[in-house]
Amino acid sequence: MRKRLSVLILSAATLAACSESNLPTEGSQQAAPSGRALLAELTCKADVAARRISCTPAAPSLARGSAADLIIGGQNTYTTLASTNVVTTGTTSLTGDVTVLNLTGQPWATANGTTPNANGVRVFFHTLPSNGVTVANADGTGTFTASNQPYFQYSGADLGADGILASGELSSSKNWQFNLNGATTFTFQVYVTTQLPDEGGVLLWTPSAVAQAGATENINAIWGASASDIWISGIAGPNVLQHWNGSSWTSYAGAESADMAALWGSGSSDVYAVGSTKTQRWNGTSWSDVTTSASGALLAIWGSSAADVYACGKTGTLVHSSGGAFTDVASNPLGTEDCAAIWGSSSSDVYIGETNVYHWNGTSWSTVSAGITGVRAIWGTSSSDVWIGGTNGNVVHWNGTSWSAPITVGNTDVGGIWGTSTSDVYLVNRAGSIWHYNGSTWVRYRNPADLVVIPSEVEDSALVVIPSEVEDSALVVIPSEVEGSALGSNGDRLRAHAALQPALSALHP
Ligand SMILES: [Ca+2]
Repeated sequence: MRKRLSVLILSAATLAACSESNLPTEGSQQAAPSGRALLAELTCKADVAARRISCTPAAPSLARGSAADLIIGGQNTYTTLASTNVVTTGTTSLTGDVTVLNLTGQPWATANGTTPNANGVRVFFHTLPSNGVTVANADGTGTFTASNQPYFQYSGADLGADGILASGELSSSKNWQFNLNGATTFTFQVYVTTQLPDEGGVLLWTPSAVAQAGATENINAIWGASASDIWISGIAGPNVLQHWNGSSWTSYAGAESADMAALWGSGSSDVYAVGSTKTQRWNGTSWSDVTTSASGALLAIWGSSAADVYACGKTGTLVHSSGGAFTDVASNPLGTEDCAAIWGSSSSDVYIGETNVYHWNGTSWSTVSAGITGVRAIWGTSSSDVWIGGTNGNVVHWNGTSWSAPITVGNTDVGGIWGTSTSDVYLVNRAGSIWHYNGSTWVRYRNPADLVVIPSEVEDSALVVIPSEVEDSALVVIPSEVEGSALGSNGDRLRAHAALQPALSALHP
């Protein structure tokens, strides 16, 4: 299934909607330049007398579940092309200054967030102007969806000193010139294409309105079984536990008297919440207390299955459940050290830590020389792909053989790490920043709180993030019903990728 993103071009004058949609046929999708994502498709109409160029999404929104191409977003979702100073010379020429605005969470014209792609952002003519009109000053022609398509290129200084169009950044304008050849109106279709660090990943983050837990919204943890079954936990109160069912949040006060610091489940009807004074379990219907020997506040929980669950926390607390009560781990290596994170790839490959990192190999615990202290988050995809994040943005990675030298991802404490694969990893920190690892480099996603424009009519923006200044993970990604976002839980992001990747492979055969 292809996925095309639609947007709108605003003219300086009034908007004139084009009712015609002109989707290319399946067979017309040909190679776009390698490593470039198609971000927008626009149908444009120029009215010479009115000195107006206006564009609308080229394709109408389709009902979800439609067998046809999935069109996501709406006006101004991923980009805005704006034209000003539209000038006509009789029926000889029409010119206008056009800018490109990046409304996505990712930087454009770069594969790694720092190195600019020389091709910048290209706006190419999928359908040439009608009525004999020609593009007079294209920057070049190329094969995008067909051969010999003229394009305007925004690159280098057009994108600022860095040659990259950052999230939220407006390009400088380029003067587009059309030879009218006597025409008084004409239409055309353009696409916006550029390189993204994570073409298969989240394009847009928008806040998700959870219930307020207090004067400030403290979200400590997130875990989900699916896109329509996600839990978050926070501070003590009537909203300490909240559930997303795919369309709305519901608060549960099952552990109202306690802050809940961490969540983990083996399935939708087996979810644990642990915190300052309580351990609770969701059985699919209600939350109830679970017996535990934990002497200190719990900060982290993880299990390899419903019958193998670890929780750890303050002053050396480490407990285990085989499906019932939590009891002390006899071989607890923590001493009196706090434990802020747990993750494992199996029952015989478990990491815990805070001051130090310890590893359980199924038989015994050992101290890990990972080169990091102040551990805040541990996550991986396998026994040979493990990330540990700590204070001050320090991050180390285990490749199965050795630990990498610490790198800095952001400059503040890591809050949480989660991903779907070795090349799709998200990190959030206590400043609310979101970072993404694409298999080779970490790139910061724009902080959603910084987004100036979040279209309200976005159809499936899904969403996402609750930056938290509190402990633990802070990433909340609520996938929309269809595709597009992420997640904090298992599987959902994979669905998002399944929807996106074929679209990209169609462009990058
Ligand atoms: Ca820039």
